[in-house]
Amino acid sequence: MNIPLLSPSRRLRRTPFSDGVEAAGVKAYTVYNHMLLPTMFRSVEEDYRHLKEAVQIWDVSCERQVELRGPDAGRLMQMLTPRDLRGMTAGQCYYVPIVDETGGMLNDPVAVKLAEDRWWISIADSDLLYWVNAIAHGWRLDVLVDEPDVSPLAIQGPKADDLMARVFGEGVRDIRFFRFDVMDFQGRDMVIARSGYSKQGGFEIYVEGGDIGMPLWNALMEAGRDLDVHAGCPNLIERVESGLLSYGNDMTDDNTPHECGLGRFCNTQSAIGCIGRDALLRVAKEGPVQQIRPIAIDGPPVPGCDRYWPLKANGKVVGRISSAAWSPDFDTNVAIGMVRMTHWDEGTELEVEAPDQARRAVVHETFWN
Ligand code: THG
Repeated sequence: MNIPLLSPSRRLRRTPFSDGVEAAGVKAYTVYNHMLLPTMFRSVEEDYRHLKEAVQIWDVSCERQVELRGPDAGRLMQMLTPRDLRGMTAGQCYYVPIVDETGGMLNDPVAVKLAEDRWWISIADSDLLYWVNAIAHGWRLDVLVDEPDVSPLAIQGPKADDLMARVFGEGVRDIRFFRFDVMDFQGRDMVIARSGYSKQGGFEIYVEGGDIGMPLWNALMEAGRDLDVHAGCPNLIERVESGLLSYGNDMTDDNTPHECGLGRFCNTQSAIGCIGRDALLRVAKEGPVQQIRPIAIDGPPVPGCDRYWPLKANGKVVGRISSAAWSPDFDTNVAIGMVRMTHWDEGTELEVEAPDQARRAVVHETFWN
């Protein structure tokens, strides 16, 4: 089949690591926050196997930061999310749904609390900067909002601790899940968090200043030679197995956090000031009428899911698949679907209209990890 190219242009932003990514043989890119995001190096299945066995360096620069700086930074942050931030201290990261006034999801970023008056919102693929800036101005808040020159580099896989210790020292091993520490690389401060878009463990380095990008990339590659370090990227198979949601694919502003299974990250009662609070208090009381579910799909490996695949029961549409992949480890197709409450119980058998053929699908209780 003919694979079209992505035409380079100034609008499609390169990253501080793009030269390294291309030298490592990137085979496919997607566009995320108007920036290049690698999606495949050797093959999606080879990348998957290697991610689960070794360690990879991921250029996730496209996880752009919205920085809040000033006396009202904390107040603004709480206006954006129904997650109660009062217990959050500097040095912590929180996965936070961001909602509009109707309770619709605008983004599902990681919030990084650098100090009481300084935050990074590490965003998924939507132009959140406009929303945040508009609220800051509309409410006349004393806060600066901008996108700084910060590019996350993720180190993921079971050998991530060993690799990171070689470059940053043994102290990195002590960083706890969703916490960060500031460590030195060639005289530069780097925020290093134990987090990342896989369930294989690892870190994210928030690289400040594009100029230090390639020196860091090269140092990690050299230090990890005997660990079989390789360039990698968020892996479709691993993320669907793990149930990590993809904004714009698995949910949009048409969905509430509760529909997305993110109710555990909402404390709508106590999130005083949250812009979608009233709307969410209503939907939280009623409960969602559809929700994201893990779905197993029978048959041979599914093609790529670049549109919703209808989920049917007795010929009637009761949901849709938004992400799917063949899982070598679980010997089935794994998928993320949105399913109506009448059909979301574990074990419910459905029919999915995949583009190649209709297949049997089964609703699962938990994801595959
Ligand atoms: N790291 C950083 N920025 C990001 C992502 C990231 N921005 C874009 C995108 N990923 C945002 N989406 C997610 C989705 C899931 C998680 C993080 C960001 C995640 N979830 C875990 C889970 O659901 O099990 C842990 C959540 C928790 O326990 O707090 O990690 O990956 N910097």
